[in-house]
Amino acid sequence: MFVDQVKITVKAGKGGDGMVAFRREKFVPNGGPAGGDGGHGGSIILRVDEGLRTLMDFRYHRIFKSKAGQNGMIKGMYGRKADNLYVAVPEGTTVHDLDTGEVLGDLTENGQELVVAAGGRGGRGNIKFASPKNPAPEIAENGEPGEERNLQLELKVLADVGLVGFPSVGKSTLLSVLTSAKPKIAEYHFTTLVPNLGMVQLDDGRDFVMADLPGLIEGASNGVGLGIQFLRHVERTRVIIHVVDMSGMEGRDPFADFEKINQELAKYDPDLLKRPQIVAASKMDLPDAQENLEKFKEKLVEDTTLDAVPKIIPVSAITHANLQSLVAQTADLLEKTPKFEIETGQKAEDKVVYTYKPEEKPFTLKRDPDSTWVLGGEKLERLFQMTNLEHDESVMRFARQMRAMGVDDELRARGAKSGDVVQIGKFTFEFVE
Ligand SMILES: Nc1nc2c(ncn2[C@@H]2O[C@H](COP(=O)(O)OP(=O)(O)OP(=O)(O)O)[C@@H](O)[C@H]2O)c(=O)[nH]1
Ligand SMILES: [Mg+2]
Repeated sequence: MFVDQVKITVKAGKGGDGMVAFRREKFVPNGGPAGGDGGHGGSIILRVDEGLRTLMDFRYHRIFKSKAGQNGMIKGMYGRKADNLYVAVPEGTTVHDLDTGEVLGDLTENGQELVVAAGGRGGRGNIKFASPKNPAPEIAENGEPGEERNLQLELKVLADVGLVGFPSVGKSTLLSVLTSAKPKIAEYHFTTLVPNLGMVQLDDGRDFVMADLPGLIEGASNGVGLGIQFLRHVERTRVIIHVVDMSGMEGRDPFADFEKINQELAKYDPDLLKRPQIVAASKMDLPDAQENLEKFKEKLVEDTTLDAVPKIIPVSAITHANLQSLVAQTADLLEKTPKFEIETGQKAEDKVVYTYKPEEKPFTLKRDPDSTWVLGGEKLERLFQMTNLEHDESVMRFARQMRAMGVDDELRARGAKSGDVVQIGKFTFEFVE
């Protein structure tokens, strides 16, 4: 089983700002407050799409942002809420918060959703701040910022098709021309040390996951070469593409190679020989390949130890000859082969969706060398971002909110005096007893 992993960033939309406005009606000289609320910002929601098999799509799209809510308007009109952004993920995706290490959720069922970044609440317009004491408030809130997170998505993937064969027969090269995977390719043996995965997409809309496995050699089933740990992977693939180098360049007999690999597969697990196999006769662009292929075909019919004579498809990764036919026949074979259950290592009842809410410290206070008091902390900063600094009354409201949070007490306790400079972000004000 392979683990596909990607890191993504999600930024939810901020809420729309609330508005400060007043009614202007013909026969009402001093109309009441009429500023509407901002709309809710869009959230980012992961949703399982059973049509997806890998996290490959995320390789090119790593930052997801949803839209901000619309600002509140005059005449008490609310801003429109922004649409949520749905991001499709395959079944079996596990979501981690990279910064806290928490598991946010396991997405195991088609259609299952997980909010990974909540959109900000819309700020309230001045209508909401009216009271008998203050019937015409110049107070409005800005929208709440949207949540932002760095996530790691993880998926255990089963390859549908495994490329099996001696070292250097061109397994990785095939994977590189049939999929967008970029495996290492070189003329020396054992270039591939761990399997690479790619998604093969056919013009007719079918697709399958293909893996190039490290080269097998005689004795692989007993642990010679890299063999054994990867034979385990072969066990999990539904169709085997057995790659046989027809060039004879390395002085080996293609048919002997083919039989040796099959023997290793059988020694590891006799059932592997029942797995549907297609022979990809590779490097057909090289001079002796055609001749070697004819001999191979004859021997295959006469001598093979396999129950059924597999199909042979002569291909070249260089000229791309017959590659379409190889993928089409592989897809046909896959359709006839039953699927394995994906093991996630968990029983159904263990599959919980975790939600994680860190305990927030309301504010932090430190003193700079130039004796400025610097306020910070997630909750306080959020309140500050939601304060509309254009209206004195809004600023006063923020001052009251800080007092309620205990900021004044803390300043006093730490020895702040009237006239000391206090800073939040880029905003400074004087501490007044
Ligand atoms: N002429 C020719 N050369 C090829 C073709 N396919 C692969 N090669 C060459 O064969 C060599 C080995 O290719 P790889 O794809 O790395 O072989 P591999 O089977 O993945 O090898 P290991 O990972 O070591 O098991 C490289 O030098 C490739 O350029 C082909 O169709 N035609
Ligand atoms: Mg390779």
